[in-house]
Amino acid sequence: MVKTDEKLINPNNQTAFDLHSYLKQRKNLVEEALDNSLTIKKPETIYQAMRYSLLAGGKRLRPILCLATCELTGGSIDIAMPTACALEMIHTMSLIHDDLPAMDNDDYRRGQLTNHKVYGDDIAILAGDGLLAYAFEYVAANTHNVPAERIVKVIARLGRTVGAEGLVGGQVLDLESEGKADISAQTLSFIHTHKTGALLETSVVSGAILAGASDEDITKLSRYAQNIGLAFQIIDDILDITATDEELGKTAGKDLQAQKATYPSLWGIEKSRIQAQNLIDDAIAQLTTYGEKAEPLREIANYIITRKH
Ligand code: GRG
Repeated sequence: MVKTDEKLINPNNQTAFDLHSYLKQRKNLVEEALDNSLTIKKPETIYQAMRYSLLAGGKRLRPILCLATCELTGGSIDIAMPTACALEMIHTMSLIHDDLPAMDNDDYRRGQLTNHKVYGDDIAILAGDGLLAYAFEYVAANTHNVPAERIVKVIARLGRTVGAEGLVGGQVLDLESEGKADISAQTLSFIHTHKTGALLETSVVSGAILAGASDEDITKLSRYAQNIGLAFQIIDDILDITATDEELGKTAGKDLQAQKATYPSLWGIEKSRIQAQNLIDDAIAQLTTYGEKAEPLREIANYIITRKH
């Protein structure tokens, strides 16, 4: 049973909610669970390659969101942790494949060399495939004390999020749009709701599904997630222009170099920031009925717009 510090998650205690401590504590829990989720077996190379990227840090935003909504809607960290780990496995595999020469061709990710730069393209592809398959196995085999139909719902949702209706579809349109100067706001929105938004939404919603949340809760949390997902991408586009390689842990300025349509290229930086703020305001408005219990989700939404990496 995972023990959490009540003060971090219950702002009714005298101590004000401290997002920094909350994220640090949750990140530590997730790191430990991820480390335990994947041990090295034979053939060692593939396990090493999978662990190289899975344990390379990152904000762990998707698992943290999943744990937070599960708790918000009456569940526990324990029942959501296998799904939280699976979300990070899926996210990590998408980064490995995104960085390949056939896609974005990046040398650095999360402050270290990309998977294919260390293990070669062939092993990097397989490490991504291995993580993707393992994510589904991990949820199915390790989620306990949750009715089977909720687990099946989560697994189905993960599948939809990964495939052509989610990450894969968004990535394809992104590749097809490269170098085209006349991308519409609708196309850009399709790319990002699929490439980035879908997995963030599934992270939020899967925690609630595992906890047995009502349809009404799921509708509100989905809208919260869609808003933070789009705001996250707008800020990502802005950071690609304004942040340094060191701050990002990857090469900055790649969008401009690849002549990618981005929100700042469509609207300019200032309007993009305003749009992101409007989305965050709408996301936070979805949480009104939960009162102070939703403080983690509220503060995560605010963090998304102020983040520097
Ligand atoms: C899923 C089968 C399958 C294939 C992958 C390559 C691909 C298809 C999709 C690309 C998905 C992608 C890389 C989207 C970008 C998402 C994004 C904004 C990543 C950065 O997320 P952060 O900032 O990163 O949360 P950290 O490192 O903190 O986890």
